[in-house]
Amino acid sequence: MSEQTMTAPVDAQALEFPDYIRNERAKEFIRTQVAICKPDAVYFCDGSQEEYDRLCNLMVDTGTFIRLNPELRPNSFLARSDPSDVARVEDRTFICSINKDDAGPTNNWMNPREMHEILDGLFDGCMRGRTMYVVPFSMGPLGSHISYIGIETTDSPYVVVNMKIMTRMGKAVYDVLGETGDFVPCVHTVGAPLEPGQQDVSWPCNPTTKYIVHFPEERSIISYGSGYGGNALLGKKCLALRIASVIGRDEGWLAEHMLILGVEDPNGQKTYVAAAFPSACGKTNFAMLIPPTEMEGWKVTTIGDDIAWIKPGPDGHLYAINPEAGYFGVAPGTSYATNSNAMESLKANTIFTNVALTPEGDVWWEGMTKEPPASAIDWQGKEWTPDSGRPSAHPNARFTSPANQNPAIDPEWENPNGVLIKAFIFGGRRTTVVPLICQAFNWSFGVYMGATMGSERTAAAFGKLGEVRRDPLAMLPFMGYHMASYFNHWLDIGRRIADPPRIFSVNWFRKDENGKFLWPGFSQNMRILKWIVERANGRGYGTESPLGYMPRYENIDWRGMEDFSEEQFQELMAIDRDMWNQEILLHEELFIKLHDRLPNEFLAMRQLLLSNLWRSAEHWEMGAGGYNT
Ligand code: SAT
Ligand code: MN
Repeated sequence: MSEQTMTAPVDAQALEFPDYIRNERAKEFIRTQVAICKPDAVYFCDGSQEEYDRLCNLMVDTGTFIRLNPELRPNSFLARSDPSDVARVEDRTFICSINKDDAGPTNNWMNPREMHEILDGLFDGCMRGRTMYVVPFSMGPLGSHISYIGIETTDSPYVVVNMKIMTRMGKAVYDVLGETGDFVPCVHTVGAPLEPGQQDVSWPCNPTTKYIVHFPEERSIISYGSGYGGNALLGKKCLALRIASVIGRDEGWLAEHMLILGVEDPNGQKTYVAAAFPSACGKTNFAMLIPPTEMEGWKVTTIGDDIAWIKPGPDGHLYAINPEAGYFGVAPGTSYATNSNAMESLKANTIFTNVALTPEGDVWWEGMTKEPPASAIDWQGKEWTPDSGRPSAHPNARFTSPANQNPAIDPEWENPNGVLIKAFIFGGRRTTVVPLICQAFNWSFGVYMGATMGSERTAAAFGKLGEVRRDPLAMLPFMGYHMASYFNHWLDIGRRIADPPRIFSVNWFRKDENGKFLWPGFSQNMRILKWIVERANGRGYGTESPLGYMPRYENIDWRGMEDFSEEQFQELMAIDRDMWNQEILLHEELFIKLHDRLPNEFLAMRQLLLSNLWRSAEHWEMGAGGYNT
């Protein structure tokens, strides 16, 4: 190591490029970064398996990776992050548009010139003693007209190998880029230069200073100080959501925090659905759902579990791709009981971060098996037993697995033209108020539904509405511009397409007065998904409620769940007028915050909603009456 750190920084002007890089703007970008960051070496990633294996071995040597038992977990590794670097840092995430109003009140903002000055200072020599890796990647299938190219410069080999799984990474990207193609420059450093002779640590990062910065007008990303997840794998939340949302606004398409799944009915008809849920609401589980055995012939396949890029096609329908190539999933809670497809996906060729290590050299996390191991090494490298009184895995511990290892992967998942979306689902985590399932009257009401969705942080006290965090379309941490302009963009898309997908709201998390979940969730969500797909295809029956269309008890397929009574269903579907009045006051809070760009339609829809709610109960009934007056 010390030999390497004794070398002088690379001379940017003398930098030799592989001949497959023919794009002058890319070369200029790389030269500039080399000149600023002053690495000891520059390495151009080609994306090969040989390169991946070599970097993994290098990290085993430096202590960043622990190789797991090849018999139990072939070609897989465990990384333990610095305890200060375990998740996205929302308060250090900035949208630096030229005009502050364009970032809107839900984003941190700084003048781009001032921000560049700060970052120029921090980046000067930030890679001393380290290697700069140049990572070319495509979000979306290579060459798809929906895809976008990024080039990330980073001093983290952990980032390189994760990007290899999460994106289409490698030298073929330069062929697509050609001489004049466009790309998003992504600059990343862990912000921990090494002095000559200084010993490196296993997870370098900057413990005090972190910046995750987006320049929407420049369409560029700069990230300093963190090596973890969305802070460092810049293709994911930074490019595919924050920057892409701006590109989508300008070009007339949607970059969404949505899973995409396919539902096959017993006749073999396939319907694709996209669904937005805030973090930690089971998106990956829903995307990989296995229907109850009694619902014979129904099948769910996965296109993506986190991000959807959705464009109007020439036929006026919306087509979606998953821009990613892997899953960066939350490990705790994932098991063969909750998500066997995820468990199969992470059987091999997987990078685990911040999970526990068993004595056999395998991984473990809370909820993975009923019986915990008798002992383990926890995510901080400390001895752990079930009596330790602390979790063995960090709650935000992750697995990075290739998407093609998912047994339920949809055959169309790499279709460069995307799949036709028939329905959107918006779901929050609400213990009260929001019914299990409701279909919006039309596109505009659906957008309103999505814009006003929210989540309770924890199992909040019954009826305490104040604990709800509004998370419009699950995009609060991922919006690249003004949230209310984004609502307008959604309304606008609806006006421009032929047959807008139907929009639904779901809530798997409603509880009774004793705090018990009213709905079993997981596989049983298939019953609701079936109704959604039927409705989206113009079939399926329901009734009109103040909020939208709802299934009656008899409109849901209960085969295999016959013990779930009509009364239980009514409790899940109940619309309480007083609670909804409070809920609308909370919508109002969001509207006031966003008032400068709020769509006029929203005020009209709020009034219509109030008016619907005040209709007397006798005039709409749902089976035994789900409408509590
Ligand atoms: O770390 S990521 O941003 O990729 C995942 C998440 O926090 O949603
Ligand atoms: Mn996510």
